[in-house]
Amino acid sequence: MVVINMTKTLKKSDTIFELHGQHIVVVGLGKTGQAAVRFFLQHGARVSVSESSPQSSISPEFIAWLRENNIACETDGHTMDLFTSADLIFVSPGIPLTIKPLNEARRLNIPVIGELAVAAHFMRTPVIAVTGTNGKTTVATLLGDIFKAASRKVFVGGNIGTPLFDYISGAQDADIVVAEVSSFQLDTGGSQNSLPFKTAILLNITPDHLERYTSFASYVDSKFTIFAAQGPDDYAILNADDAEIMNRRNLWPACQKFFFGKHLADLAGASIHGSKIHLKNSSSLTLPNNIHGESYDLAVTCLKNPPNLQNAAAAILGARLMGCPQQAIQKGLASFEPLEHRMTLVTEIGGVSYIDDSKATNVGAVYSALEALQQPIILVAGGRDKGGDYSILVEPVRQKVKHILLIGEAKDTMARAFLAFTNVEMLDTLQEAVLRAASLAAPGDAVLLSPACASFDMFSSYAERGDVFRKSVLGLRENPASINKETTVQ
Ligand code: UMA
Repeated sequence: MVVINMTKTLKKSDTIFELHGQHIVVVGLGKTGQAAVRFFLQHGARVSVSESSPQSSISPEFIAWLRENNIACETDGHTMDLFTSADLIFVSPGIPLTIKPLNEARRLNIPVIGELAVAAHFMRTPVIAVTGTNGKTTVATLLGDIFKAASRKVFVGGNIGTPLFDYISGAQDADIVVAEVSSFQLDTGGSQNSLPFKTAILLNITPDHLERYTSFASYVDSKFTIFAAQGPDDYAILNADDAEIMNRRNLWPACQKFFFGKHLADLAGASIHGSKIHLKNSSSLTLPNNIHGESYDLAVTCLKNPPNLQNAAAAILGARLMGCPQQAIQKGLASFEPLEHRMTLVTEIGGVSYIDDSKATNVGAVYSALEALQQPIILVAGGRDKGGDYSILVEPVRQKVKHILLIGEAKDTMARAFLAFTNVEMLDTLQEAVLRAASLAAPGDAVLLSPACASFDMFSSYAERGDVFRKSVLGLRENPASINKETTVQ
């Protein structure tokens, strides 16, 4: 097995973490980069920044602040000279690790690190971390709600949108940190010397981000590094129903492993039966905190359907292993509100359900969406291709999807994958696709936006894409006459 680790290995004792006086180049000035600059400055480093976009893309306030603090700022691209003059290079998660100046810096043995590697040295609060292709944000949010219900002070951050720097720069006064961790973040911080998570959850792995990784195996390797720094007192929580995970579950033998899923057999963890979740020991392993035999019923919560049942099982187990009382967990589950753009029912018009699943930016998420719906589907999909294998969707498409309406850069590729199995049409905009879907739908059908692609070819984010879908659908409700059941699109 080849573990992606494009960083120079850092030991916790490395003097590089005496940041004072070090020249640190921060690459990328998005949320993480800006928080990193502040953090390194606070620790006495000499900071320079490098950003590929023009200066006009950065807020004037931040540019002014950089000037006030004498921080050298290169924009419109990255130069080799700046990178090779650094003692340490900090990369934001979205920076491709193969760009030339980074390759050159690594050749010169200049460490290239990300947020988790920094957090390993500065985090003083126990961390429960969540990764997986899909469901990370749901589980991180749910864990946050559960800890709040237990009156624990909690910081929820990471890939969910708030950099961990925001926490380690401050008083660090939370009882627990919930970190949503992406594979991008693990690529520059998931090593044996990185942040040891007290509990690490791996929800699922299906192909995603294949525009960044050389193969699916490299992506899987990256995900598994979430366990790399754990020791014998730490917990790993893994999905027993995910073959990819089960095949590799013995890679990191150091920690205690517990499982969740429908097919637990003789594994210890959270077992799913219908809408109920039971905590159980195995014949050789006892769950800590005397939690064997506990049961949680999700029937009256918004988490009662897959894949949220799996997400809830992982969160219950994680919270319980971290010592959260059963009652607080029940309270957190009961009050959890579904997150936007994840199988969100926008409205019903003439017996047709319109569902916004814009967050489904990969093939695995669309597969789950199609599995979850029982009615005939008109699928709106497409966007920026991420190298996913659309053939995985052929079987559920054949069974349930009456029409596929495709938009965005990937539409030709996707059309080729589905033409033999259902009706396929290509449209120019999401608004046109919504109108066309409405004209094709019969009472009892679902119109599902579940793109299997990134949104960046047409929108600023999946959230904006979902908002446009919602607005178009609500426009139909206001003006049902705009739905022309006879419409044909060329
Ligand atoms: N940039 C360069 N050089 C390059 C490429 C980009 O300078 O070669 C610049 C861009 O012009 C931009 C900046 O880098 O100014 C963006 O950096 P970034 O992409 O790392 O974005 P951040 O704003 O720092 O957001 C990151 C995460 N983004 C990514 O991983 C792509 C956010 O996850 C995360 O919420 C945030 O840190 C806080 O932790 C987003 C995401 O899409 C939601 N994550 C992926 C996912 O969930 O699938 C992994």
